[in-house]
Amino acid sequence: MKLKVITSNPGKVAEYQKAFDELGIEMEHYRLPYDEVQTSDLEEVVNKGMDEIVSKGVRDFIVDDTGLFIDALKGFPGVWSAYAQKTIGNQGILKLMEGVEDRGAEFRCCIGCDIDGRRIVVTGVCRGVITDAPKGTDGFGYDPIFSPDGKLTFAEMSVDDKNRISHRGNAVRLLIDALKE
Ligand code: ITT
Repeated sequence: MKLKVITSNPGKVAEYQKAFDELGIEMEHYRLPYDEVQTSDLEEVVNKGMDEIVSKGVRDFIVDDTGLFIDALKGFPGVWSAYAQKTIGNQGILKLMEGVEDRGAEFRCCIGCDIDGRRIVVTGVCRGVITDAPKGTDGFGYDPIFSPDGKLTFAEMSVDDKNRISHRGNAVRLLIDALKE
């Protein structure tokens, strides 16, 4: 079977493809802009987006809304992660974190899956720290400045290694459990 991954981000599609390989589910990168409502709740963004996509007649798909929540910045950039990445970027985040001792942060990934007429919405989390400088060239977005264990950043890991511990990997595991029910 095939699932459409509705996103502008090819990095997400690569991670989903690896994660679903073992189930024999093929991912298709599908570009369909949808309204991402401005709210503090990732699940609300996903549910509203899914309503819009279904109303356009598209079925059997995944949407993914992810944010990086930094403890010392009271959760910023959080639901504004896409905007912050486009504007201040990783260097801007590191600047905000200059001299800050508490480096704790977490990624939250909310996946909405429409499959065989069912809707499943799950959220996966990964805690870690913001590094002092960018490291690594793999991955995308905030990967070079986020380390799950204070050693390697996500940008220094293979897709398989990132999936094993990441917010998206954890969300996919919850999704697969729900699919088996
Ligand atoms: P779509 O909304 O089209 O899916 P996007 O990249 O804008 O693509 P998000 O809104 O979910 O996706 O992501 C918010 C920001 O967080 C954006 O800048 C992403 O690059 C970044 N991001 C998402 N997942 C990430 C991950 O696993 N590692 C690092 N950065 C990530």
